Amino acid sequence: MFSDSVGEVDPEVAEALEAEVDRQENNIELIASENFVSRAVLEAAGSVMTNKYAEGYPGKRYYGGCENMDTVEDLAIERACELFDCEYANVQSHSGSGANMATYMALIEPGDTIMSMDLSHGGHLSHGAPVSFSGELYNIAHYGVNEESEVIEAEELFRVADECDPDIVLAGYSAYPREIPFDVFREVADKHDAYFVVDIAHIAGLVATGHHSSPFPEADVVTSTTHKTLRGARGGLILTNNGEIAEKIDKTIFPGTQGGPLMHQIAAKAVAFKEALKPEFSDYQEQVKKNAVRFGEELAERNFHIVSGGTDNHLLLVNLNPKEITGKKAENILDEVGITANKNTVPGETRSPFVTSGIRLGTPAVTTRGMKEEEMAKIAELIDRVVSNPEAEEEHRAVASEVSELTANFPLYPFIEEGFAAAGIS
Ligand code: DSN
Repeated sequence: MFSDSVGEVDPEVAEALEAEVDRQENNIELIASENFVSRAVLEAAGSVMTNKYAEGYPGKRYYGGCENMDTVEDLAIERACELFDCEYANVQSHSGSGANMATYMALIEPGDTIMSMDLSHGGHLSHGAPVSFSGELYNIAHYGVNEESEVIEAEELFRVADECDPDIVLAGYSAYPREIPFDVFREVADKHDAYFVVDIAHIAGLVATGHHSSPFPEADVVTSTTHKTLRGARGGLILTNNGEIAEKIDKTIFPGTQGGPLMHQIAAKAVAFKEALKPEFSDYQEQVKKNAVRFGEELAERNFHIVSGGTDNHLLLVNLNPKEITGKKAENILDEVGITANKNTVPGETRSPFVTSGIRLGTPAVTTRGMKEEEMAKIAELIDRVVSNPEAEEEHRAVASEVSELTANFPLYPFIEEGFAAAGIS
C-alpha cells in the first residue's frame, strides 16, 4: 500500500481531487482571496518535507535532522525580507489569523484596545469580530468608511482613536478596494502612542511589486497570508523592522501559539517568494489591477453600484441594491453557471452576513490564467445577464455554455490532467 497511488489507495479522495481540478479548470474564479499556484509551488507543498518535525527556528531546532529544513526556512525568510524590503520575517505562521494572533500577543495584553475596521465595511474576523478570539480577548473599537465617499477618511480615524485611545491601530482589509493611507494611520497611532499594524493579506502581491504603496516604514508590524495576490502556498507571514518585536513574535508563534511548523508549506512559500521576485510577477500584478479597473467600469455601465466608484487594487465590492437581488441569491445563481464569487456585506449594510446586499469580485485568479481586459468585459456581460435575469433559466444555460468556451481558451493545469491520466485516475 505504501507505494500505491492515491487513485489505488483511496478512489473516493482521488475522485474529489480530480473533480476539483475540473472545477478550477472550468469555472471563472472571482473570489478575491483565491489564486492558482504554479507547478513548482504545488511540488514543494506536496513534498516529503511534510514528514519532518522542526520545532524551533533555523540553527535552533528541538529535533535532529533539520539541515534541509533550515535551508528552506532561511531561503523563505531571506526572500520575504527582500520582497517587502524589511529586516525580519517569521514564515512559520499557519494562517493569516494565526499571524494576527501572534502579533497581538507580542505587542499588547488581553483587555487592551485594538482599533480596526468594522467587518461589514471590509474588515476581517481576526481584527476583532465578537465571534473571533480577537473580539473575545481584546477591547475593540471599530472605524468604518465614510457613508458618502465609501472610503476611509482621516477625520473618522482621529475621531475613533480619540474616543478609544488604542494600543494597536490596525489597517488592512478583506473587502476594501482603495489604496490604504498608511501615513495617516501612522499619525493616528503616534498621537496615542499605539503600535501600527498592517494586515496586507489581500494586497501582498501588489505591495511586493510596488503596485500598492508599502506599509513600511510606517508600520511596526506587517502580517499577511501568502496565498492571495502573492500567489503562494497557503499560509501566514509576519514582517517587521524592529528586532525586539521580531524576537517577541518568534516566541508567540513558537511555542506561544504553534508547535511544529508546516515545513512543506514553508518550502512552497520559499518557491513562491522566488517567483514573486521575478519581473514577470510585477507584470502579472499590473495586469491584475488593469483587469480590476476595466471590470469595474464594465459593471458600472451595466448599472451595478461599485462601492467607492472603482478600485485601486485587485478587487471590487459591488452593492447589488440597484439590481434588487441579495448577495446570497447572486452568489448562488452565478455558481450555477460556473462563475464563482462570494456574497459580501457592503457599507451601510441592512441584511445579515448570511444574506448581504453585495458581492466581492477579484481578478487575481483569472489574471493568472492569462485573461486580460477583453475577457473582463465579457465576464461583466455574463454576470449582468445572470444577475439582471435571476429566473431566466434559458439565459442561464446560454451563459453557462459561454463560461465553458471562455475557460477552455485559458487552460490552467494541463500537466495535472496528464498526471491523472497516466496514473489511471481519469
Ligand atoms: N477568507 C479570506 C477572504 O476571503 O478574504 C480572508 O481570510
